[in-house]
Amino acid sequence: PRQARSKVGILGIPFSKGQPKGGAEMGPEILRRAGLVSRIKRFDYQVVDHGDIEIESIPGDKPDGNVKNPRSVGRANKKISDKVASIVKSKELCLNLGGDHSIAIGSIHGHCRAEPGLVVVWVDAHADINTPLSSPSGNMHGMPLSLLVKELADRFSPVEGFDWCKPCIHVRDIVYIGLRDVDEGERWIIDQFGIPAYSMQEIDKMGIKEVMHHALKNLDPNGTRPIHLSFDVDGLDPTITPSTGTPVLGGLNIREGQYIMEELANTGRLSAIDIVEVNPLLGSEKDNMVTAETTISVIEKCFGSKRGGYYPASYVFPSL
Ligand code: HAR
Ligand code: MN
Ligand code: MN
Ligand code: MN
Repeated sequence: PRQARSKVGILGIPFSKGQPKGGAEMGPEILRRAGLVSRIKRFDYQVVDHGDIEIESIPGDKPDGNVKNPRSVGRANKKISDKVASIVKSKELCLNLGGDHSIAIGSIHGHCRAEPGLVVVWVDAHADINTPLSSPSGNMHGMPLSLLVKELADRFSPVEGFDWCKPCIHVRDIVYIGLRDVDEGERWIIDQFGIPAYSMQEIDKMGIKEVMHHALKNLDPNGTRPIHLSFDVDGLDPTITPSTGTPVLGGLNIREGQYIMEELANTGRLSAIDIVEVNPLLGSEKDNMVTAETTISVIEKCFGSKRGGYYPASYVFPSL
């Protein structure tokens, strides 16, 4: 079986042009300030902080049909893809701090270049698989998966700024957890292609333990493929992650969030993680603290933090 990665590469992605609200570009800063890096250093990982990616602004970025800021989103994601590909190739578990969810275009694309057989676990209130034609908003953070899956390529024209981006996954390489705000076109895609989708209703019905068991089995019955986790903090309930752009009532509670991450860590197959949609401009000081603390307490479970306690491999028990 594949060896779990022993290094973590942290990449800040201060990008928010995939949606209209300012502030999502401050996600990396707020998570770093709340102590994310030192929290991860407590575990058996060597931590490499790659800093923040530099985002170029593209003036006069006119919509391409329905799609807003296409060239800005395209340019940023080309850069993200290159950087993520190089981090994953150097055998680090790549932790991407967004930014809005449009950054998953580049992060999954880059991850695919290093690990072509990957599968995607998408934890989110939203399905983010609208095509440029089905999107009700034109915001690219609601579309990342449609640009990455082969089966949808013939359903829309190439988007300005994305000539570099060829689809690299199949619809059946995706599993959803936490859905509760899905557009008509998105539901059609899920049904049409049989994407395994565990909405909040399935979580209520089955419990998170059964959901994770079936989700992982469904995605990769042999349990051998690398995992890309794309974690939108709005998948969690807005009472515990209030500082986010599109909160939806009735989300995952803290223990379901932690359990998802523990089970993913247990596979030993995580090779890249996105943490997206933290927006400190949409919450009070208190909201931002709650959001950052919740997010970090969930992320650290990906790195072996155990609720039942933990000691590093180097631990020596104090004796006489
Ligand atoms: N589905 C809606 C759209 O396409 C809203 C989805 C975007 N919200 C997110 N993404 N935070 O998960 O515009
Ligand atoms: Mn999302
Ligand atoms: Mn969302
Ligand atoms: Mn069962």
